Amino acid sequence: MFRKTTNKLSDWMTSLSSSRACKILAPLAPIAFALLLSACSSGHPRDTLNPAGDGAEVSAWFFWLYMIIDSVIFVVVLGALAVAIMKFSKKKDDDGSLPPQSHGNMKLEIIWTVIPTLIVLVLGVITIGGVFKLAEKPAEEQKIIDIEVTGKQWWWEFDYTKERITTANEMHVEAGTQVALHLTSADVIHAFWVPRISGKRDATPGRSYPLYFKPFEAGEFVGQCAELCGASHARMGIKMIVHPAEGPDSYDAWVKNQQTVALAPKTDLQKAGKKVFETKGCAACHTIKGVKELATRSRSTGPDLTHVGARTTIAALALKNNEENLAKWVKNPQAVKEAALMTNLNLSDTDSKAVAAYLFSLK
Ligand code: HEC
Ligand SMILES: [Cu+2]
Repeated sequence: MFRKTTNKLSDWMTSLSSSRACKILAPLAPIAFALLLSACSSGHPRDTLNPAGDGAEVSAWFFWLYMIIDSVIFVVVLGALAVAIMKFSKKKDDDGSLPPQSHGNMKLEIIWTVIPTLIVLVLGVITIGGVFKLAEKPAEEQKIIDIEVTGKQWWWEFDYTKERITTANEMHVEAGTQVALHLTSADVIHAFWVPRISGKRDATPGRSYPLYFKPFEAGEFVGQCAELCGASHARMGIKMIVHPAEGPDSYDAWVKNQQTVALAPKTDLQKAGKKVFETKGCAACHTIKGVKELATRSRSTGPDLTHVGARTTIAALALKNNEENLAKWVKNPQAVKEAALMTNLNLSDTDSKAVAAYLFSLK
């Protein structure tokens, strides 16, 4: 039974693959597939072809430039191949003599050397122009948001040095304002990538690489570490929050709030949580401004928690930020994120819940 079916199947496939139409159409399958994929991608949060920043716009422009030119070449070459197959395949009345040979034809040789060289040269020059445009240092006389970015296993630290703000994983910027990132790493090589805003840039220990971009629409844009960096690389997300220039949700309002010291606990549970933070070893790795500040930072130092309650996610987007998830995280970080560099301090349920209530109140 099985044999019969497979025989039938293979017969069918042989007849299909030897049919003329199939021979000609098969090479077009990748194009159809690519078109299908690009149609699927609309509306996705990491869609490089739906730019919301100038860096991503340059990349998308190059994608389409290459896509169009290469598609034309593809169709021309395949068209010629199809014509050749149909016109020159062995006919019934073939007498076995060779068709005219073009080997050594100087004119043809020159044509098919010069045309590809020109195409590659032109594309090369345009591409180098794009590379320079992306690397261009922004003019000084405009508002620039400077952020020192440190990749750490497995989260991102953002220092706004002028504003004296330190935060983690969720980067806040302003629509229409130039941003200058200065990327480095505290351990291994990571790569910063928010696909709708700009291209990737490596974060390498001992070096500082710039990444310039200007987001042009307000909203939230997700990104991801784009360089395999260890066990929890996949859980090293980024969120870029682009604020409107004005209004209650403006970038300036965010900055003002971040510059304040931590709110005092109000409820008894929050007060108990603050005690947990101060007495159970958390302060060895975390700063809460107004409570305890680390004098130095090291590889295993954790995120600044002064305004952790104001974040929408924790642990580099591994969890949504709420009291329940905060308690889950502090109780057993490695259960959420493999090999996370935060020590499991074996907190009791009561202590975890209290510290979660306190941290979530730090807006
Ligand atoms: C050995 C240093 C260390 C100790 C001790 C430590 N943490 Fe952490 N903590 C970290 C690191 C590192 C991270 C980042 C982990 C990641 O996202 O991969 C972190 C992340 C966090 C986060 C998530 C913050 C964010 O914005 O994503 C919270 C909340 C937190 N720690 C609370 C605590 C509490 C409460 C304690 C004490 C019970 C504590 N930590 C003890 C190192 C530490
Ligand atoms: Cu990574």
